[in-house]
Amino acid sequence: MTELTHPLATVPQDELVARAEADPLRPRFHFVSPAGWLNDPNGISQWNGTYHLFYQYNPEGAFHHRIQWGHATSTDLVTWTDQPVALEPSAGPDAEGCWSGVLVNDGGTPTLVYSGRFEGRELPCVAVGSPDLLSWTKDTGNPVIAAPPSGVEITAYRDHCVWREGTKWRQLVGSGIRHRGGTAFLYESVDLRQWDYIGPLFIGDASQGDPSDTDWTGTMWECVDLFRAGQGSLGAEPSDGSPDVLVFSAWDDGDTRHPLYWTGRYAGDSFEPAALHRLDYGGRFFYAPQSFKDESGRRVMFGWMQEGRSDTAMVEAGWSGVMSLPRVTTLADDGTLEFAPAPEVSKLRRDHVSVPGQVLVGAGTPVNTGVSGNQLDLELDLQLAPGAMLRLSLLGSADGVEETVIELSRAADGHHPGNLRLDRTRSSLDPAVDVEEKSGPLPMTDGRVRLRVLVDRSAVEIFANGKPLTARVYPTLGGERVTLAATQSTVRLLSFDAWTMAGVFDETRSLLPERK
Ligand code: DQQ
Repeated sequence: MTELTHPLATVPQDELVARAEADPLRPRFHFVSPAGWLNDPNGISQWNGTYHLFYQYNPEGAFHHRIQWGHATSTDLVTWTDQPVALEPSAGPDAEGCWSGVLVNDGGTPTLVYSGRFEGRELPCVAVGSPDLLSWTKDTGNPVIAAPPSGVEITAYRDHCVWREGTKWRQLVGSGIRHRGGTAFLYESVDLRQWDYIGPLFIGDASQGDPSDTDWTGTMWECVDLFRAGQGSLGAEPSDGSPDVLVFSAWDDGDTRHPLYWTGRYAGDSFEPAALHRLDYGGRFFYAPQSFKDESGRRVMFGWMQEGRSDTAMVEAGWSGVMSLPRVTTLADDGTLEFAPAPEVSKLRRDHVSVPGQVLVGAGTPVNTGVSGNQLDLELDLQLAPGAMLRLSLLGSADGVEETVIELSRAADGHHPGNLRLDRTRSSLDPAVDVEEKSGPLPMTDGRVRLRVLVDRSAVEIFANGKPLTARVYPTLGGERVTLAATQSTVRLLSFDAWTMAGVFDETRSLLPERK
C-alpha cells in the first residue's frame, strides 16, 4: 500500500473502508469507490457483453492525488464487481497520475488512451489490456504525443475522445486557448501511437456571456465527448439529419463549472456548431460525463456527482464522489438531448407504493404521500394548470426543519417553458454544505410533466420531461418524509409510484480489490 505521505492522508488506509461504510450519507445503489476518492468515469464500455466502468480513484484517502484507474464490471449496469486497479502511476510520463481517458477496441485488443500526469502537466498515453481487461501494460512509447500543439498558448491539455473513422483513428484532446476559449484539438493516427496534429476542431469564445452564467463555456474544455446522436456514425453523411453532439465540461482555472454540449455537424476536420445547451441543470454535480454505445445500440452516459461538503468533511468521511446512475441519451423532437435512467435501474425496486391520483389545489396543505425513505425511486405523472407550481419535498425530517424540495412550475401564460428547480436551502442544518439553488427550463405540453426522482441518501437525480438535474444533499436529521403540495393553482396528480431501492454492494469491499 502507498505510504501515508500526503498531508491530507489523515485517516489510516486500513480504516478507510470501515469509515466510509459507516457514513449514513453514503449512497447505497449508486456506484461509489470502495473508499477514498472517486471522480470522472473513464473507459466506460461494453466488451463481450460485460460492462466496464473505470474511474478516477485515490485509495489513499478522500482527496484528489496520485490518481489511479479504479475498475468495476457489471452484466446489468447497476450491480458491480470490484476489479483490480487498472492503471496506477509509475516512473515515467504518468508518475503523478493516470488521469481521464477512454477505452477503444483496436482490432480486438482493448486499448486505453489516457492522460499521464508528470511534472504538473498531462500528455496522452496508451496502455493495452489482457483479453479479460483485467491486466494492463503501458506502451513503452508513452507519451504518444510529446507536447501540446506549438504556437498557441494553452490553458490546459488533457482528456480524450477516440474513434475509428474509415481506416484511421481520430482523437480529440480537451484544451483551451488563452484569451480565446475552450477547444478540442484534433489528431489522426493509423495505430494509436503515432499521431498527426490536424488542428482545433472548434474554438469556444470565453468572452461570450458572463463567467457566472450556467452556460458559460469556460477557458478550457475537460472530458470532450463527440458522438452522433441518433442514426449513423461520426464522419458519415446522416441519412436522417441526426446532429452530432460535442459534450464538454467547462473548466476555468481549476474551477470545475458545468457540463454543456453543442449540437452541430462534424465534417472533415471541424465541427460547425448549431446550438449550445446545458447538459444537466445540477452543473458541477454531474461533471466530466462520458458516454458509449452499448451492444444494443443505446448511448449510455455516466457522470461524476461531486461532493458539496468541505474538503475536511470529505477526508473525515473516508470517501468522496459518486458515479451517477447510467443514463440513456436520446434525441428529442426539438433537437436537444433527452435523458432517462437506464431501464435496468428498475431491477433494484422493492416495496411498491402507489399514491392515489388526486387534484392538488393551490395553497392547500402539503399532502403526506405515505411514501418515506432515503433510498427511493419515484415516478410521477402530473398536469399543471397555467401558473401552477408543484412542490415535492424529500428527505423531510419529522419536525419539518430539514427538507429538500423539487419545484415544477408552469408559465402563467401556459405557453412558455416551465421551470424545474431544486431548493436545497433547508436540506441540511450543516452550515458548511453547498445549498446553492439549481434550476433550468422545463419543456412541457399542456402542463404535462413526467417526473422521475432517484434519491440515494446524499445523491439526488431528477429527470423532468427528460431534462436532468443532479445534485448532492447532506441532511443531518435522518429525515425520510415525502410530501406533495401545489401552490398558486391546481396540479393534477395522475399517477405516483414509489419504490424503495435495494443496495448494490452487500459485502465489505476492499480498497485494492483482487482479481475475481
Ligand atoms: N479530472 C481528471 C482530468 C479531468 C478532470 C483528473 C475532470 O483528467 O480533466 O482526475 O474532472
